[in-house]
Amino acid sequence: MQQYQELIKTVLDSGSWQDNRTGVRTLSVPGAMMRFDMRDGFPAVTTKKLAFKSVVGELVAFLRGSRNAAEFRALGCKVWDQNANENAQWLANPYRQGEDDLGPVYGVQWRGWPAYKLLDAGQALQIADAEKNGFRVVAPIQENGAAKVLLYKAVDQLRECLDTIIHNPGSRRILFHGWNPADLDAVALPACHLLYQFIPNANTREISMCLYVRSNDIGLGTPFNLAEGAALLHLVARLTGYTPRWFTYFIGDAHIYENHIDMVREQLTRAPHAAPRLIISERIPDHAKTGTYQPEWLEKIEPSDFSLEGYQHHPPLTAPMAV
Ligand code: UFP
Repeated sequence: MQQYQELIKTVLDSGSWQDNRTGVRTLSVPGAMMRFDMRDGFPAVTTKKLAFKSVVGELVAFLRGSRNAAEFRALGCKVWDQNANENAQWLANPYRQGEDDLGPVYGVQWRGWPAYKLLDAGQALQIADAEKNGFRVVAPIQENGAAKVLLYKAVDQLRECLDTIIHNPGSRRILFHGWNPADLDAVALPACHLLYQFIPNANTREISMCLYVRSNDIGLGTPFNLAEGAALLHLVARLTGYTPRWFTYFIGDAHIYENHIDMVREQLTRAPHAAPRLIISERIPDHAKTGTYQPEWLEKIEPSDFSLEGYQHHPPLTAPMAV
C-alpha cells in the first residue's frame, strides 16, 4: 500500500484548500490514479485497521440492490446511517421514504437501472425489438399530436457485465455505471464510485478492472472503496472463471478533510506491512473449475464469504466522517 501513502503525500504537498457543502474544508488535488497488481496481494490499507467486515457488508448490500440503511446494518455495515438519518437536506427531500431510506443509491442502479424508451406507436419493429430485449410497454402517450409508446426496463447492469465476460470477452464495452442523472435529486448521496469497467483477456485468462471515483475522501473513503472494488473484481473473476490481475483506481476530486490531517500524517509515520490475501469461500462456484456459469450467486453472496488471510495492520485510527 505504498501507493496509498504516496497519494496522501501528494495531496498534503500539492493540494489546495477547497470549500464544499459539508462545511469542513479539504486539501484537494484534481485527478489521481493508483494501479494494483492483484498477484501481489489484496489492497487493504495496513497503516491503520481496515473495517473489512463493513466493506464486504456494503458490497453485499449493493449486490442485492438495497436502498435502506437498516439492510446495510443487518449485513454489518453502519456507514450509511448518518447519510440516511442525519443529513438535513436529505431529511427534507420529498423522495425520502422514511427512516433509513437512502433512495436509489448504488446497488439499485447496478442491479436495476430504470431505463425508458419513447417510441412512435407506428414503429412495430422497434417496439418488438425492445420487448425482445426485456422492455415492456408501460403506457401509450400523446406527444405533440403524435401517438407514442412508453417502454420500461430495469437494467441489471452487473449481470449483463458477467454475461458479456462469459460470451464476448473481447468486448471493450463491459461496464456498469452508478451515475443516473434521472435519480440525482432522489438519493441521499449521489454515487462517488461510479464507473466500473471490466477488461477480461481470454488468452491469459486474467481479468482487470478500472474504477472511476468522482470524489474521494482519502482519509476514510479511499481505503474502503479500494478494498470494496478489489473484492468485487475477485468475485466477478470467480464467477466467470478468470484470475484477477490489474485494478486501476482513478479519482476525480482527491481530497483530505481538514479534520483528517492528523490521522493521515500519523499514517505516514507508520511503515506499511505486506499485503494480505483475499479468500472467497469455496461454496461460491469457481467457473474455471466447474465450467458452469452461475450468475445467480450474485444475490446469494454473504459477507462471511469474504475473509482476509495474513492481514497485519497498525492500530485503528478514526476521524469524523463529513456528511
Ligand atoms: N465518499 C467517498 N467514498 C464513498 C462515498 C463517499 O470517498 O464511497 F459514498 C466521500 C467523498 C466526499 C463525500 O468527501 O463522501 C461525498 O460528498 P460529495 O457528494 O459532495 O462529493
